[in-house]
Amino acid sequence: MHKKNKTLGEFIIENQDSFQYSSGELSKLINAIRLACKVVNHEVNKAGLVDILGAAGDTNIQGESQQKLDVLANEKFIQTLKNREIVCGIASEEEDDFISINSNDEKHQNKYVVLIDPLDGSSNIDVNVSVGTIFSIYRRVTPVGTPVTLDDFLQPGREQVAAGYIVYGTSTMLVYTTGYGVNGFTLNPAIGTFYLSHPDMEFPESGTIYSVNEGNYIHFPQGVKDYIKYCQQEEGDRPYTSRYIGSLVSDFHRNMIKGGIYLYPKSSMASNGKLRLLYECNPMAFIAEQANGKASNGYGRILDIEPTQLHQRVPFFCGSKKMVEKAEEFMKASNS
Ligand code: AHM
Ligand code: MG
Repeated sequence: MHKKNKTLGEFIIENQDSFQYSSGELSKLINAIRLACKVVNHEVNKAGLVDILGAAGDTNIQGESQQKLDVLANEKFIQTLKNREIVCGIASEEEDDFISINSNDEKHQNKYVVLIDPLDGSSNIDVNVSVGTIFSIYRRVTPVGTPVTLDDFLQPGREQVAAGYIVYGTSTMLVYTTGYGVNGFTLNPAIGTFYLSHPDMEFPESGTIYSVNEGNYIHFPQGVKDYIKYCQQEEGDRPYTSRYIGSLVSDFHRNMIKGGIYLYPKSSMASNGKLRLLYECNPMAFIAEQANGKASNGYGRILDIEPTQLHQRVPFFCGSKKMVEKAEEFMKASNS
């Protein structure tokens, strides 16, 4: 059991030896992400001032054009990781292709690649509702000193060495795992320091919250419709409560603390749903499993999917173990 109140910096140093490969490189990388988070947090918190400072597309007083927040977050993350020369490659939901960072230079021995969704929950950005950042870290599979290739990024989620998210909510929190449980840190904005506030986070085995965009109900597969009806039936601890922020990180975070399930199924409009396997589902699935939860595409484990494309989408059922298993039962029963 980790003790509360230590800083993220202290936590990273204390736990360095428990990493699978304890060269210190992963610790440095988590530190770089911590820094990038603070930079993005600063931008997110200024978002409401956009009307005063100039809207996206305008040119500001210095002659710089204003950018949309998700584009800005993307740039800040990539810039911070690039400047620290700590990874050999980055893939981002905001970029068409992956970025190689000095990976063909023999001097650069960096082993890790990072995949990020710099600002997730795009529909919430302009309306002052929580958004998040999601990151995922793998060891490259090609030799160091050679250029990174697509193979370094298209690894199944079970190969992740670390994953995490930042939720820009009523307070800013960074939650991450390196494969030894999940810990949450809250930012004290006055001094810019993250403190361990949520040690050893775990999903309750079951819960009473379901999170899904029910506006798409008629387009859902029969198994999902049946499961939603099950959630609404009056029996035992049901009907469940419906809570949907429309920001994966926030819905996930609440469900992990209170117990619940998040669903983004396939539909007759989108055959693989909406969420991206590499930038959204794999990292959240790794965190869920590390927190005693479960993540599925409706039929099987998310982390075992062999990716074929950087931006591929996948149906996503994630949360308290028993609830995800129940939803899978309905999928199977209806042959959806
Ligand atoms: P984004 O990457 O464009 O922000 O989309 C991902 C988001 C998730 O955070 C959220 O759960 C989902 O899209 C909401 O989608 P919808 O508005 O279709 O319910
Ligand atoms: Mg996203």
